[in-house]
Amino acid sequence: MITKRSKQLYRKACSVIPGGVNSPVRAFKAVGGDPLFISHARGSKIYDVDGNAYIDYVLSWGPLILGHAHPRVVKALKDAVQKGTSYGAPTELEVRLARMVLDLYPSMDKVRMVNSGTEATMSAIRVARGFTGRNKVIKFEGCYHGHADGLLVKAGSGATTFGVPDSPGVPEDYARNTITLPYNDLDAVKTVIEKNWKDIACVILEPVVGNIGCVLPKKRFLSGLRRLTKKYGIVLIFDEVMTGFRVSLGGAQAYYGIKPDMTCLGKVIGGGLPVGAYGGRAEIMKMVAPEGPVYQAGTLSGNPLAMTAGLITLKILSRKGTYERLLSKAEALEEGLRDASRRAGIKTRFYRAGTMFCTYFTEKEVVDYTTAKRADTDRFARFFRGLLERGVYIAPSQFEAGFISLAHTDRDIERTVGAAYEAMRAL
Ligand code: KE4
Repeated sequence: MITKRSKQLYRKACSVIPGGVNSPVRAFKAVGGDPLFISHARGSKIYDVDGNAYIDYVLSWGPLILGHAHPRVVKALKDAVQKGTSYGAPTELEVRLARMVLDLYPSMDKVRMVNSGTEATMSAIRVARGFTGRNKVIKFEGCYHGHADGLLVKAGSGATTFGVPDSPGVPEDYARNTITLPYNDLDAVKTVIEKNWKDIACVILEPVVGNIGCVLPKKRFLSGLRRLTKKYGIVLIFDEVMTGFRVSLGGAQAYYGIKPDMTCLGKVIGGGLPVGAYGGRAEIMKMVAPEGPVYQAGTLSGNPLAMTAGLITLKILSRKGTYERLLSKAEALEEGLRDASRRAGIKTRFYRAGTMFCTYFTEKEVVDYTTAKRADTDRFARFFRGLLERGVYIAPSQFEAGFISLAHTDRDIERTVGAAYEAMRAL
């Protein structure tokens, strides 16, 4: 396929933007070649600047659950923009979206809108520290919670009681407050909490890990975390920026029946515009300024356009029968991809949680960061290219989740499965 215009634009972009992109994973580094520049998108398709069309399973990394440029979202935004774009003052729209979110996430009594998932998790951790008066944070290897300093921390050596920076620019003493443990390893959590609970403010995790592909919680992992954190007065934060509205309408917490103390949301909640949110139990959220002493703010938080896109998206998504339709598409895709792998004779492991999924190029079970990293990334890169040449666009990394939308048709799924079979056979 011709990608001449993308290549020209990429060269230009590299002269004015670091790495030519505004977010690293978009640069195709993990799969080789230059990134495609997109000119527009509609429904389940995206179109690059050279006129190539692709069935899109990235959906802007999750948000476009209705598909691109949904007519009702476009119309609602057109009407909203006539009234201005942001006032820096309260509006009825943000009250309505907050109410809708609390109805779908009953573990939250109050919710604060911000502009990204990073802001949501960064703020939730500050509130948990303010609420408990403790400093340490437990996170899990492979879980990504945005790029706030204290979260760019990998497992320290030895007993993992102290993290080490995962990026230059993160001071050692920030990292020291973050304890990174293996996901799905409840014993490791128990040992560290029993030893350090007096210093631990919160445990934060992706209840299904979308940032190493799609890794499911082992039986009793989430309930074990809930029991341990409750026992020691530690705030349990579910980072549902990706799993929210994706694992189920009520997120992973509804699907697995676990009530966290705080929840972070993003992506789908903004329907494609910049929205993040964090919320939790009343006694915790009353710590948040101006009601309480923990400061957090944002110029464009809750702006009318983003609230409009979020409201109409959740309204359509909540309509009776819609989620079932979405899930049946995801099931059909899973069945087809598993079958394609069998027929092509390529050993893969496929995992799905609601409408997010991942095909790992490995024969062994994937349960955490270490086992995910065993996947054959070269083989994935060739698979990625093979799909692209056949008009299917998946995330340009083995360690990212795929997403489906209401706009994906049976024909799209059929074509995707056919392309996957051909691309796997070519491996
Ligand atoms: P943002 O700041 O990118 O809106 O959200 C950060 C974030 C927080 N928590 C979870 C579970 C997330 O998945 C994310 C962001 N996800 C990545 C995709 N793996 C966004 C894509 C990107 O970084 O460009």
